[in-house]
This record gives sequence, C-alpha cells and structure tokens, in this order.
Amino acid sequence: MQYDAIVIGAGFAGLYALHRLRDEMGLSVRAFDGAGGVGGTWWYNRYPGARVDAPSAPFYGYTFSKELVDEWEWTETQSASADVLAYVDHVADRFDLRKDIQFDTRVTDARWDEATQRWSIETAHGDEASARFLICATGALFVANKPHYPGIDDFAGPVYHTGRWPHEPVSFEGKRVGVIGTGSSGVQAIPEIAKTAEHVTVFQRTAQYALPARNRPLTAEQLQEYRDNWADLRDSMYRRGGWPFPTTRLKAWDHTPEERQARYEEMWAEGGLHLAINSYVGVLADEELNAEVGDFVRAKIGQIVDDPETARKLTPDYLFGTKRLILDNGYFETYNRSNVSLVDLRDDPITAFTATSVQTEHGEHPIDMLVLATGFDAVSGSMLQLNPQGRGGVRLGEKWAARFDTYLGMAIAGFPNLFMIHGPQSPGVLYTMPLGGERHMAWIDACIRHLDENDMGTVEATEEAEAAWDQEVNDLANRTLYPRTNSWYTGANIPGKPRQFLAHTMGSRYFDRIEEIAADGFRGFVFERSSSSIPG
Ligand code: N01
Repeated sequence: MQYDAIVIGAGFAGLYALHRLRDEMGLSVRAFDGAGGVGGTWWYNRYPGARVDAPSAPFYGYTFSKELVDEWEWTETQSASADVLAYVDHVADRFDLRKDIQFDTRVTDARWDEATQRWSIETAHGDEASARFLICATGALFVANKPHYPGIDDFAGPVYHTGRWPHEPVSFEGKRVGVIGTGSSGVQAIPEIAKTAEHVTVFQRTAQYALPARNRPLTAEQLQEYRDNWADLRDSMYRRGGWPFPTTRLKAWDHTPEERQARYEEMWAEGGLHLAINSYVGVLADEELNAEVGDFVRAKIGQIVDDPETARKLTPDYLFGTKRLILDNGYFETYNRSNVSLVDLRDDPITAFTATSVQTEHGEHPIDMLVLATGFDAVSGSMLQLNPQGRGGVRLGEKWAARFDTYLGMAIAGFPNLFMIHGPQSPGVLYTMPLGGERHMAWIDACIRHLDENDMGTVEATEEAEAAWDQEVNDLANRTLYPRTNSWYTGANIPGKPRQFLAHTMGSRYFDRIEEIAADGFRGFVFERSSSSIPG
C-alpha cells in the first residue's frame, strides 16, 4: 500500500501525528504499533503505582483541542496510568484514529529508495507499505533494559519488567518479591508491592533523590479554573519549558541561610518538583546551591526512615536532580515496614541467581518473584531498534555507532524525509511530552508544506548543521550540572552505549529556535526536486 505518510508508534506523539497529517493536512496516513492498543509507553508501563509524576491534569494531555480540555474530567493532580490510558483511548475514538492504525504490528524495517524518493517499510507480519514521509514516534522510553546477572535466566519464578508489565493483574499476596532498580518506576512500584507482598527485598545500585509527590484529588472548581484560564496556562507552558505555572525568580544568595531553609521547607510541603524548580533560580546549575538543596533532602530521608543504617543506604551522594528527579508516594516510609528490606549493591553486589534466590556477596535472598525496574535504553534505543536504512544503504546503527547525531533532534543527515518526534538532542523528557509532540508535529507540518509549495521531493539535514547542533546541545547541557552524573540522560545506564547528553536542556528556547530556523527557509536542510518533476 502507498501512503503520503507512515507513522510508527501510537503513543501520545504518534496519535497526534496521525490526526494532524490526516485531518489537518489532508494526507493519506497509516500508523503502526506493536502494541495491542493506543498509549505507547503508557500501554506498556502498567506496573502498580504508575502515574504521571508532574502536574498532570489537565497539563499532561493534548492542548490542540480546547473541546478536549473542556470535556475530559481528570480526577487527580497526578493522573494514574489507568486514567491516562482511558484518556488516550477517548482521544483515539473522538478523532476516529483507530481506523488508520494497525495494532499488534511492529515495523521491522524501513528503507529509503532514492529513485522514488519514498520510504518502504516491512512489518513483523510481512506487510509492506511505502510513503513519502516516515514519522518516527517510536518512544523515548521504549526499549527495556534487562540486567545480565549470571544465572538470571535460571530463576524459576515469574519475572516482570516495569516497562513491559502484563495486562492481567499480578498478585503479590503471600509472595517474596525481589525488586531490582530504584528509579522512577521502582520508587512508584515498591510501596504498592509492599502493601500485599509477604516480603519485598529491594536491590539498590544508586540511592536516589525522591521528592514527595503530594498527589491530590483535583476538585471540580480547580479543573474549571484551569479551563477558564486555559489560554494563559497554555501560553505559560509554551514559555516555561512545558511548566504551566509561574516559576521563581528568587536568588538564593540574596537570602540568609535561615530564610533558605524556610523556603526549602515550604517547597517540600508543596511537593512535586517545586523544590527543584521553584525554590530558587539555578538549583540544577549552581553547585553550591545544589549541594545545599541536596543536604536538605538527605536530612529529610534521615528523618523519615527509622533505621539509621537503612537511612544511610538510602541517602544519595550525587548532585541533586542530575538523574531524573523522582516523585514518591510514601517511598521512604515503606522502609519502615517490617516486610521490606534493602540490599545496597555497592556494599553487597549481586553475584548470581539460582532458581529460587538472589545471591549477593554477603548473603542469599530467597524470592518467589522478580521485578526488574531497571529502566530503558532511553531516547536513541527505539530508533536503533528500527534501524532504518538511509541514502547509500547506510543503516542508522552505522551512522550512530559512536554518536547520536541529529539536526534539531528531528532529522538525520542521510535519512531524507524522516522525522523523529522526541528524538535525541530534542527536549524530549525534559519537556511536557504531549505538548512537545504537538510542537514537533507543527514544525513537521510546516516543513512538508514548504516542500510542496516549492515543488521539492525531499528534505534532508546537512552534516554541517548536525555538527553545529551537537555543539549547541552540548554547550547548553554543560551550563548545567546534568552531564556530571551517570544517568540515562548521558547513556551511562547501558553498558557500551556511547556517552552523550541526549536531551536539549531548554525546551522553550528550543521550540523558539526550531521555529526561527523554519522561518529562515529551513536553514541547515537541503532540498531535492521532486523525482516526478525531473524530466527523463
Ligand atoms: O528507569 P531508570 P525507570 N543492576 O533508568 C537500576 C520515566 N518514568 O524505569 O541508578 C542493578 O530511571 C538503576 O540504577 P543506577 C522517567 O523519565 C516516568 O525507573 O543506574 N540495578 C536505577 O535505579 C524516568 O526517569 C514516570 O545505578 C540496575 C533503575 O535500575 C524514566 O521513565 C514513571 C541495573 C533504573 O532507573 C525511567 O525510569 C516511571 C543493574 N544491572 C518512569 N540496571 C512517570 O510517572 C539498572 N539498574 C511519568
């Protein structure tokens, strides 16, 4: 089958791409997703406790339709995964998107044909299709990272990865559960699992900063207020890196130590990300301020956790906020339960698995079930899994062997007419993702119109533009403390992955910049006449 555009992925970004390309641009579009339904990351991440860990309702949602904002009844400030899934299901129905999505169909290959100026794809079922444009909404957190401990495959009990959670309920009743990983997923899941399990043993490699989420019911009045002020809030999200509310301009060093502590207490009580982004300007850039905020959180952990030795193990020692900040719903309190124990893998590393236990250097931990909350080959992983073949038969895996070069995080030299949404070197996870996806798609819309208005067949980033973009993204990252910590932002969580800061740190500036580049005739791109208009 031939289409104008093929969209890979039916998560937030892919659904909007389908809607925009089909309903606003009038193109013929086919979307594919390996999942059995819409939702992308949310379709797979149904582990207990999964919820949006940012001010979600109605901000973690689409902004393109005011009617949608007005009609959807969010119930909590940080929506649970089931509510997010209900929402995307509703969106798929409301905009009649399902009829153009092929579910349970993974795209296994994509190849650029220079003669026809089209992408051809193949699916796991052997279907073939082609299109002028390939929109890769393949997900920043899709490829599950599984640890390779000796004997892990010999473990006889069930093994669940938080990023591939089964759709049928999992009961922990009476079970001894081992959990590896204490990132956002582990921190959300552990308190829920501990409520019913006989025992939970947490295997922690890095102690984490987690801030109290303070999720609350969203009142009808609040929701109405948001709807009434929607234009301002949306505008604020545009200007403030995806954040809907005013952010602080207070400078820490204008305040006394006592005033600063009072401010941190206030932000801690407010919950969510306030301590990090609203206590003072520059918490993630000023090392001295960062250390002070880190000390504040470390002291809080010591106050919450009863056992001093467990508290010590749970106390992080890296720069505050330089791994993805975690919001918790009773995480540290969970270690005060008698059915939860903590193994610090830095003191006592895992040596092997048996059929019934995890063995560490200093002991054996019998378990009936294993939960891997070990994260993802983030940002670049899903594109490399697709591994498209561009000009000259070059595969993306070859091009990205040492560095994830992109232009604007959306385009790749050698891969004409291919657009990524939330690709490496775009703001991605550092911005509110549904809005970021909309703004990427608005840019792609403008780019495709530009091609058509100028009778061009292809658009392609230049290598020079990629090199300059790489420099720009790195310079921005280096103004922050992020690159100084090993995290999935830097690729350090995957053995052998090239080290590179994977995100553009300034979301609003980023979107201004890509719009300015578009207005300047899509600077940094080259265009080729449409093959159908070239005589002979
Ligand atoms: O994954 P992670 P995640 N042996 O990579 C540990 C988003 N998210 O799924 O820190 C032992 O953060 C690893 O240890 P270390 C959010 O953007 C959003 O939790 O590398 N341990 C770490 O503790 C988030 O950042 C929501 O030393 C191993 C953990 O596993 C992103 O998804 C909810 C190990 C992995 O943490 C990923 O979060 C959840 C090994 N071999 C997630 N390998 C929302 O609410 C890894 N670890 C929107």
